[in-house]
Amino acid sequence: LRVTTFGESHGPAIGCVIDGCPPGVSIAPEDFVDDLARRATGRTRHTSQRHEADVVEILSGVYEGRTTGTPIALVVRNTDAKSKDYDAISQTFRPGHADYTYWQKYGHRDPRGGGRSSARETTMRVAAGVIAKRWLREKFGVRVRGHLAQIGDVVPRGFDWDAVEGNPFFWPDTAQVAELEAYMDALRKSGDSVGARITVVADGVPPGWGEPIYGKLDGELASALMSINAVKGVEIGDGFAVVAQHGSEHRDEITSDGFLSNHAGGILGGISTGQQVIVSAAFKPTSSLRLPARSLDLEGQPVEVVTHGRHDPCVGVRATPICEAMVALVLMDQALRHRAQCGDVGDVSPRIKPGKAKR
Ligand code: EPS
Repeated sequence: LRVTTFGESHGPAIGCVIDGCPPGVSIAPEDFVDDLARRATGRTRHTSQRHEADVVEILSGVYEGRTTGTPIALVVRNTDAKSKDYDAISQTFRPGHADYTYWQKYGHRDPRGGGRSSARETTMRVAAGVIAKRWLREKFGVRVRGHLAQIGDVVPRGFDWDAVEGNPFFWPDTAQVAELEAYMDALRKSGDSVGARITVVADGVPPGWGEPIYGKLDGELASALMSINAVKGVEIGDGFAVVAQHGSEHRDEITSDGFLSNHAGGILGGISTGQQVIVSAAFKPTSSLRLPARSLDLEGQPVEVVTHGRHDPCVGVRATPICEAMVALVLMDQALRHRAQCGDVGDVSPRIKPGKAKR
């Protein structure tokens, strides 16, 4: 399965091509609505106030409501771009932004906002992920869902999946939502931004998906999540906490009732164990701030950079569906690869039960 996106935040449209999807998956334009709305800007006061319709048009690869097996092209027209927001900074480099590295790589500035470095690019990842989620659910009963797991120094006190879709943060503890609203309001007023952690959990992944060395399931997940703009870290299972663990604590013991724990995040040796696949991504704080910062202009002269316009104080607030989409796309790819190489081989005894769900 190959997915690529195209388009700029301030161009006429954004889109993606999904190549390698099997035929027969039922898909219609309305199937994209929910997940695109979960990711979209302008739906609550806690995100950028750009108001995009985010309507998906299917250009190819679907006939009479089912995928044909040929490349699927999806497009979303941009309806609320405001290039003028970027006039003031088009001759400078925002500290912490890709402005500088794009300049060094390509030798020109796109003055219409971030272009490819904009969070807008993630729209089409979510659209592609809708197809992967559906295929995984229908073929294997795999369910991919995520939640916000930390924002600044705030962490969930309780955990309930049912809470996640009931608030604008994808937060798993309803009792903390008022606190988060106040936190975000204060942050927005301050003009600053903050980072966030997203955790994605895939239930129902059978054992055997992933490759042992090159194309490890955890390696592919890390690469896919790290390819999202603003992601600076990825953890599988306990992630960096393993540094302080002992082997006797970290190993997930096996009983006839199943695994007793899931420190590994459902992946051993690059291959799924049949437990929940658990992965987290760290999003950096947004770099487009109205707080002044020192930088240089294109002539190398010192300048003070101030960014106005419609920016997210925490891009992680709407990143949950993006991370879910990338995890779903990787799992679909690995499922197809596993089927291509192994068919039914490998489905052997004993089959260890997943054990108690961690989340
Ligand atoms: C973004 C800046 C803003 C956001 C945008 C991401 O864009 P603009 O300045 O054009 O309003 O609104 O996010 C989206 C448009 C989107 O759909 O995610 C940035 O700098 O990353």
